[in-house]
Amino acid sequence: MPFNTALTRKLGIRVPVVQGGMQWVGYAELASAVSNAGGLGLLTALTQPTPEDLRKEIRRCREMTKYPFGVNLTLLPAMVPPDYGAYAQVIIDEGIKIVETAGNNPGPVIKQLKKAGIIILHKCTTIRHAKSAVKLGVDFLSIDGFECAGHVGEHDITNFILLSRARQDLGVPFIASGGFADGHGLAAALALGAEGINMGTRFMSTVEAPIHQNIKETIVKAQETDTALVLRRWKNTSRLFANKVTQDALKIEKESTTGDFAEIGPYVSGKRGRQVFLNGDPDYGVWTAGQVIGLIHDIPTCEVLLRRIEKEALESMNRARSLYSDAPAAKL
Ligand code: FMN
Repeated sequence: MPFNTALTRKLGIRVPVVQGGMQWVGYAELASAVSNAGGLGLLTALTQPTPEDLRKEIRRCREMTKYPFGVNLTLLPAMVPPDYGAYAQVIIDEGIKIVETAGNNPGPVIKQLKKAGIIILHKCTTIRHAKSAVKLGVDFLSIDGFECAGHVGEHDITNFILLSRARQDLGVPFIASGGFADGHGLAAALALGAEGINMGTRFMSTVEAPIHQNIKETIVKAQETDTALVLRRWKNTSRLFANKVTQDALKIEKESTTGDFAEIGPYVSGKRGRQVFLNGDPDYGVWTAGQVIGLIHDIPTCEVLLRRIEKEALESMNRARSLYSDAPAAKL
């Protein structure tokens, strides 16, 4: 029997696994592969320089899969913010049915998308922000624990606590994000009350992820201790792969007497980070990875990965059941 959760039912997917938005990774190649494999693939809107480029990418993705896929729209603080309203309008005009929102002040964009009947998965790292999103009418929360890649928030609460808080308090279905790579994790998330999982780092190390092979192999070799938290001093904490540039940035953050962001800015520049994925040099700039990097040991296709996750989750759930009663095990 296939999975039957609020997420699989509402999104029309087979496996309750979402591929989270990933800057410079979330292109049509990956999103379509995840959707073709039975999960939900997401294009990352801001990897496209303009809303019109996003329109082209959505059309390209549609040619690569007949299954549902969505778009991630990340609202980041910026001196000159992108025209989020225009990106959202393209998403609506192109008939996208599912959007992952993340970041600051999502109210206006969520309102715009909800008005068009779009299903919203809102990703956040605190229960307080999750409750605000519930008031905005989101359909699912994506609860991003401290283990996660990227913006971890400032409270350092891991998923063991966050997911149970979500179950106790939210009253809206949620998925678990941060620290997931396999079906055992999926079973654990379901046990804690989630309707599925969201994965970022694990999908970077797949055949279809459009990043350099060296970076995928760097992920396979890495340990769970190979990430570091940067920018806490500016309350914008990010979990990054702990390469040389990240270590240098951290040193400046700790030792700077002025606390002037300009000192660290060049080290954490997204431009150099993007080059890492293109030129394959893991030390060329900073890039994001979660603690789950220690659980990733191969580079499968998305199809192989999701089939394996399904099988492992079932094994895990059957094991849990066998520990309590002699009820017959479920089969794939
Ligand atoms: N999340 C966003 O909402 N917007 C982004 O632009 C974004 N970029 C990311 C880039 C990379 C390379 C990675 C690994 C993650 C990024 N994330 C972004 C976070 C993921 O969507 C997801 O929440 C996170 O990876 C979950 O943690 P995990 O890596 O342990 O699975």
